[in-house]
Amino acid sequence: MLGKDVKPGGDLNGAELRDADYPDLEIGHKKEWAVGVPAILNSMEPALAAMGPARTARLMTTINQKDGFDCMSCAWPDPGKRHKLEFCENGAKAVTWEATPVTVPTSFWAENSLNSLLDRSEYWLGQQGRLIEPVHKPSGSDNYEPISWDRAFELIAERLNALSSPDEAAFYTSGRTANETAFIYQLFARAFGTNNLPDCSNMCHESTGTALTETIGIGKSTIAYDDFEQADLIVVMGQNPGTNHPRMLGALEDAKRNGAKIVTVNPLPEAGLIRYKNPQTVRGIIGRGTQLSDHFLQIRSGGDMALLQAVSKRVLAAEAAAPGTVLDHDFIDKHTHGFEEFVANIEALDEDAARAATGLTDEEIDAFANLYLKSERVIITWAMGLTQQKNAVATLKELISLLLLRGNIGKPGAGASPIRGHSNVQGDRTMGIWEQMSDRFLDALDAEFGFASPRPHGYDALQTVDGLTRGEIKVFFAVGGNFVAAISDTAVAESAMRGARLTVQVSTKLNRSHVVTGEEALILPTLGRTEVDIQASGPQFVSVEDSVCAVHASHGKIPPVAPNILSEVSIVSRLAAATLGDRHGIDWAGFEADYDRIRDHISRVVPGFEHFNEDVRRKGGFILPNGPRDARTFDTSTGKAMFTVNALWALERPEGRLILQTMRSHDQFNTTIYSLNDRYRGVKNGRDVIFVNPDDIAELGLEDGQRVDIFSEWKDEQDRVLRDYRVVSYPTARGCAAAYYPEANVLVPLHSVSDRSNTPASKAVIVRLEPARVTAPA
Ligand SMILES: Nc1nc2c(c(=O)[nH]1)N[C@H]1C(S)=C(S)[C@@H](COP(=O)(O)OP(=O)(O)OC[C@H]3O[C@@H](n4cnc5c(=O)[nH]c(N)nc54)[C@H](O)[C@@H]3O)O[C@H]1N2
Ligand SMILES: Nc1nc2c(c(=O)[nH]1)N[C@H]1C(S)=C(S)[C@@H](COP(=O)(O)OP(=O)(O)OC[C@H]3O[C@@H](n4cnc5c(=O)[nH]c(N)nc54)[C@H](O)[C@@H]3O)O[C@H]1N2
Ligand SMILES: [Mo]
Repeated sequence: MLGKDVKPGGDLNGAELRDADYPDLEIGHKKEWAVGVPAILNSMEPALAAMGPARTARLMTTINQKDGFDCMSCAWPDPGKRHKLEFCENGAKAVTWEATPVTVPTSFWAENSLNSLLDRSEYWLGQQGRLIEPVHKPSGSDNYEPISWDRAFELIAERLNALSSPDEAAFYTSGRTANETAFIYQLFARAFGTNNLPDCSNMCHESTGTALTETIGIGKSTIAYDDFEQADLIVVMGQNPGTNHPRMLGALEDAKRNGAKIVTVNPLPEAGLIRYKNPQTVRGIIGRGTQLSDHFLQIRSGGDMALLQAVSKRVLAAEAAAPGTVLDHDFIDKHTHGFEEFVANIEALDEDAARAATGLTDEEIDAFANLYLKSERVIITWAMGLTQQKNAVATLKELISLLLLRGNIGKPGAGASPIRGHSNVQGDRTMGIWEQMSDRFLDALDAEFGFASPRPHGYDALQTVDGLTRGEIKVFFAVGGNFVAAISDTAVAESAMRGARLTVQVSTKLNRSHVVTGEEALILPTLGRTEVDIQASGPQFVSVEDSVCAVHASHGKIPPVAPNILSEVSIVSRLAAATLGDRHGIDWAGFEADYDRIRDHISRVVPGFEHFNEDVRRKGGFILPNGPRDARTFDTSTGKAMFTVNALWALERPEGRLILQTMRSHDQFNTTIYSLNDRYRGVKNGRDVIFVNPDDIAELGLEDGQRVDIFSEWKDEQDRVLRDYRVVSYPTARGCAAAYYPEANVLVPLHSVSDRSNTPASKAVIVRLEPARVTAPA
């Protein structure tokens, strides 16, 4: 974990980075299959050990059920017909992590100074258990101490109201926050007077939002769950579902059984994409599982745009060879704009340059193109491999163009499908968590609540770090997440956060962001999704929206881990009441007493939620309207789906350097580390590894297993270093290395971002490896 002497952009010492909890790193064989019985056993074991059989049974039989709670691990949608156990190994880990009966005792705060906690790893911090009382670190002190809820809210209100402008505060959200909380949180920020609403989406699918809004008029998936069953071809790009969306493998297996072909595009041969054993079926338990991918295209990092353009070029060539038989002319004429310009650009594509950018052969690109041409219904899914790139927005626009050519949007079994990360990150946006909400949304908000919300755009996540660094932002408030660990350029981010006057974290468990604080700091403990939430009007439920725009209720199932914890809705309501009093006549106390009142407001502000309270009580919830999916209507500047023109771009790899991607292991949820293993990639007991292609290892004069220092290179010429990592020979694409986030965030320069969306280019860091200067004691 990061040590305390970290300087902005400075040299991070490997000994500090390594965590005392990394005893003996072992590298074994990578697995080609995912899930199966070991996974399901693996998933039950921690639950049984931590929670005991009764709690485990209560939780595991209600996850993702129609009257249960929504799994907080990812935004993968639920099928209409549920399995008895509708969860995956990693969902079980997330539930167990939250529902542990272990709590942080009051004595912890006096015994552990902030200075001493700086040396603790994210893993250790998470292991301390659930937070159960509000605590306050006064300015000048090195320890948190318990504080009453009333005093905590009073204090935050005093600090907020003392600012010279509301824009000196920033209100961060992580995507686990439910719709009801998100709605009143953005309402509070805007009633207070700022659009500074950075969120985790800024670091995640922002590029998707930007590209899709401009091309199809909505930043969301254009498919419904059932479309997977009807597809002829599913292309999985830049995504590792075996680890991050394990239940998607079941959907892919079903699709496959219905005759679909699957193409995966990834620099890494991820387990699960290759072979999958379904734990829900006998075949999965005793058999070899299903071979999922028909074609695995081992792309070079950042080469997806070139690949998509090269495939489009082949589609256009096929049309030229047999006019009128390949393109969906009817669709193109009626529903799209910019076709001629798109064709001219693609026809001029330099195929050699494109092939080089992909690192693929012509035959491999032909195979993808031929499948695309043969398939009537095509879905393309993607995640962080595409969005966290410098050219992400242009890449995703090319992806949309390829789909438009054959009318693959707005018909059954076809569409564009970004697979979201956090379980309600999409819903938070729908509820107004965005620094750039449209005037349409803000007008509706103003009309409902009778105030004038601020109109200039606020700060996103990166701009918030810059604002903190410049001393412009003085109060940082976070509902969930782990901002300093999740954002890039850790040293810069941590130094920025230390400059704040006040930082407040609403959290379930300890993490790095509680330790790297402003002058004064508070931690406000909150209920998790698994827990029963009782308010003045009785038990409450909340709601979430998944990756395919389905909104449904989530009911807590087990008693709260301790009596003195408030729900997120209570915390935000009380914060708003303390800060604003009756400034705008909003009944904050009423929101806390009865969440139906929040939903009533939402039904008058957010389109698609008109009968929210009624619809959300239906088993399974309801699906939001979606123009492209439902009626091929496109809310763009031309009222049509937009073909676009994007110049071919490839990430240059300087001589002797590698392109490093920063990704997730199988045993983590973002910055939460469940264990130090990565079973599918054969890593045990350590995370300080860099995966490198064996030919690159040889070319760089290194050896498998050698310890190296990793330097990232960026135009600001600051040295960013991660010391003493172990080189692991791995079948990744040539020139493309990989290491784990969040440790490797140290290497990602803050301003290395996707054009237009400002998302950190976390998958495209240019690095140089040098034999380690310090070697860890054996
Ligand atoms: N268990 C678990 N579940 C999770 C999460 C978790 O941490 N743990 N996180 C949640 C969140 S917030 C999110 S956003 C999602 C993330 O889900 P993913 O996007 O699957 O997560 P990453 O580990 O970042 O994996 C990115 C994938 O893209 C590939 N890739 C990297 N560069 C390129 C490239 O240039 N081109 C292509 N085609 N592929 C590339 C990588 O090899 C890797 O397979 O998962 C969500 N679900
Ligand atoms: N280099 C690199 N950086 C990345 C990424 C990458 O792939 N590479 N991925 C990016 C992506 S996709 C994302 S989404 C961000 C994630 O950024 P964040 O969302 O900020 O980070 P998380 O690690 O998901 O946050 C975990 C913390 O949330 C708190 N928490 C958990 N459950 C609850 C709850 O129910 N309520 C509340 N209030 N708090 C809760 C816990 O205290 C926990 O420690 O990171 C981004 N950063
Ligand atoms: Mo994410």
